[in-house]
Amino acid sequence: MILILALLSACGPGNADADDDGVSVADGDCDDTEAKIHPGARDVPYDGLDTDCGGGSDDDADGDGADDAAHGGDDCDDADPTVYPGAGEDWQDDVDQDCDGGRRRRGRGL
Ligand SMILES: [Ca+2]
Ligand SMILES: [Ca+2]
Ligand SMILES: [Ca+2]
Ligand SMILES: [Ca+2]
Repeated sequence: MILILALLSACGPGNADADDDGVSVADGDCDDTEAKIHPGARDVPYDGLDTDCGGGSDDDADGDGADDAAHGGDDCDDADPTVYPGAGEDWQDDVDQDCDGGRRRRGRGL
């Protein structure tokens, strides 16, 4: 009897894996109707789908907290996590870290 109850509870809501991707909602599947969506899946940025259930913005490929400029955000280089608005500008290199258009310290021009 105890075994039967244990089996029943194991199949209860939350433990089901409706899309058969091997991850139940209880284990973190954020979309149990879509087999390609589960923790550990490869997330393709900018497609509007949080494929890896990692949360965060789908338009922030480098994970620096700023959305890609080409997708409505203000990150001028969404492949480089050291480049985003408000980042510290390294005025000795040739990279516009803070996305202000200049490559050197703010106020000093190009
Ligand atoms: Ca799923
Ligand atoms: Ca995605
Ligand atoms: Ca970004
Ligand atoms: Ca960036």
